[in-house]
Amino acid sequence: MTPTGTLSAETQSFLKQPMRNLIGGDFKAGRGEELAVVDPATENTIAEFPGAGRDDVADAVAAARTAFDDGRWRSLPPAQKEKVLHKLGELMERDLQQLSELDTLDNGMPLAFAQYAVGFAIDTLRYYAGWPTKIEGTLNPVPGEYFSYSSREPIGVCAGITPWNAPVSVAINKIVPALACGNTVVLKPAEQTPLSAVRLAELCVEAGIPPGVVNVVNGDGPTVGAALVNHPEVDKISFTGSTATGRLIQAQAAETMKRVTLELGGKSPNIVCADADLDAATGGSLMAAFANSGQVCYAGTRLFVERSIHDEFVQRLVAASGAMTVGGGFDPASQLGPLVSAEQLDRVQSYIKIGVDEGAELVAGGERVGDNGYFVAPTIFANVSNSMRIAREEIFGPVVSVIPFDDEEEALRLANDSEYGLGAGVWTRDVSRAHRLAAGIRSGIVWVNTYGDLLPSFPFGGYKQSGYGREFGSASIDTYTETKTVLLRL
Ligand code: TXE
Repeated sequence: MTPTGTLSAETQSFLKQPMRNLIGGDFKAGRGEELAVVDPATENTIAEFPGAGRDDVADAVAAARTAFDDGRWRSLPPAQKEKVLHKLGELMERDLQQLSELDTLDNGMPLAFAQYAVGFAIDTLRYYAGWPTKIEGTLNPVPGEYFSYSSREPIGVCAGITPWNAPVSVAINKIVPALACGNTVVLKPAEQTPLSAVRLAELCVEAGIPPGVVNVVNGDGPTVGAALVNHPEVDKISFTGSTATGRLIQAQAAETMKRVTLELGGKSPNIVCADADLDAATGGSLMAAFANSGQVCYAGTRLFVERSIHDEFVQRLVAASGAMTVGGGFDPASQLGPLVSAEQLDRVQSYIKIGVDEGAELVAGGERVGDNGYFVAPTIFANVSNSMRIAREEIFGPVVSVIPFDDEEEALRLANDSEYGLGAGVWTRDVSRAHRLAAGIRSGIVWVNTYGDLLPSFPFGGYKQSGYGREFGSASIDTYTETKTVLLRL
């Protein structure tokens, strides 16, 4: 049973109402396929409702187009936009517990992790809420008979397509930078985790965001997501999800030359040198691989360990992972929640089998926990070769591959031998070595003596097949605006 006793009264009453789409300021029942939302800790169905159909997508895009074209948001004075966005931040702070509970219910993540992720979403919102008054243009150096300036203008209707692994924070990261630049938005959350997006839609209305400026359509990828990608009136797609779907989206978006930002999968290297603080590196490496049960795009799933400490470090990992508590997200002791879905459970279990068949040494975990809920024990493979499938393909579960290395040159060669390039970690006490490794790794971010910390103020995104474009910091302002140059002959 879903532990409704642990849910706040606000969440319980929210769950009693029908889940709807937000289109042009109104909450409307979808006209598409039925969606069933499953609690991954209990396998119970939490909600069933009709998702959006193609007609709903067309209506949402039309509403966003009208709201963009008539300037009801774009032409609002910058300080006024900031006030409205900050109001949304206040409402999210007020409802932090409820938003966190919805993500724990939907996705399975431990409540403390959900609270952290919603807190991060609010920090992101506050960061971008300050931008409307600060988006500047340039005066261009031209010969004296001319005068020229360039300004930044919103792109238009921006569609955000989001995954299920951090529902509130990824949704906010699609909505708020777009709004800060004057765009309008249609959000399509992952079909597995729609609840918090419906609540965010309600908060957008309560905050006073004008009708049509934010629209939310719930539904599956091939119908609802693809309808957005193919719609000629959508000017930009910002997508977070798998590399396979990202590839498809980029190809389809090219038909109408949409602007595209893609934050995709990874197989991130985490390098532990022999001179590292091994206590910090043990805890940090486990969290790098197992936070959110490994369902993190930048999870450090290829753990490169210097050969001289390899055996000792593996022992440390095995001991520490054995002490981790696997359980439902509402159990305060739980450190690893369930995987999001039966499909994800199958995928992870099949990769564990592949690892065993490939000859990797299974030293911890490897099995499903219980027979109700999609729980998998933290799983460690040792003596993995970087050429094995478990070291090359994104598993998106609590599975880490430990790979020994002999020297810096080999660590770099192996770390970069991947089609992905999203995150990376380095653990060392040698500052020069840290900088050499950070410079040599081909990924969008390198953490040194920590892993996975994100802040709204710096750019984040992937090299290679981990994505296209950057999010966060001023990078998002660049990707949600067009640059217009004006030249006058005096
Ligand atoms: O991803 P999809 P799935 C990886 C991870 C996971 C695998 C599969 O390895 O095991 O992807 O997960 C929408 N047009 N990541 O199948 O398909 C879909 O409805 C438009 C890594 O859930 O990428 C959802 O909203 N949209 C990742 C979103 O895309 C489409 C997070 C993500 O779904 C679409 C999630 C289409 N044709 C999974 N098809 C990360 N980078 O964090 C699907 N969608």
